Amino acid sequence: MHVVYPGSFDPLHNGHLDVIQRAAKLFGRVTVAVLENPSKRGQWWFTPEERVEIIRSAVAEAKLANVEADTFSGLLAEYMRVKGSKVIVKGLRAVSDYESELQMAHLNRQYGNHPETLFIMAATRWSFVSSTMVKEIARYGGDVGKLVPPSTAEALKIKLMVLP
Ligand code: COD
Repeated sequence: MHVVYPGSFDPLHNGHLDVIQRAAKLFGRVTVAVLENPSKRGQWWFTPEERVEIIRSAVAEAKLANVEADTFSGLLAEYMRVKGSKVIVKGLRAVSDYESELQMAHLNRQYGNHPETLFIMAATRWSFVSSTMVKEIARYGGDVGKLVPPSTAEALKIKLMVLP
């Protein structure tokens, strides 16, 4: 079965990678789909192409042959229709994620090819990690090496040199 794991991935962290690894064991093909739509929460740090590159490097390092990375814009359900996949995979960290994820799952099912959403519970080890926190820690000089794969750590180092 072909499933799609969508997200902002700005940038990929170990919680995301854990979901990717677990999905790759359960399903025949996993597409990690990076959102291109403008961010509501301000500027992205990484361009969609940079985010895809980070994911591809991490996936190659983890030797996940059935995982690919792509970008999408517009509605996720429409992207699902075009890709011919009926299953969205999401990660759930805490009860706080549930409300918005429930709303998105119901709405996605009204559009495109009416995709179902399957949730993978975050590993307790990574359940507190978010891209926003990773960027904040990196911004203030903290070591993010424990929270992200090497491709993200390297990309953050380069990005911090050019950020105002
Ligand atoms: N452990 C496990 N899972 C995690 C962790 C963690 N530590 N952190 C995040 N996750 C999960 C998230 O729950 C999510 O499932 C996925 O990983 C990606 O997370 P983010 O933060 O990179 O991405 P989001 O949540 O901002 O992505 C939102 C979407 C891009 C999926 C959503 O905005 C979308 O589908 N947009 C397209 C437009 C659209 O169709 N809108 C209508 C939807 S109803």
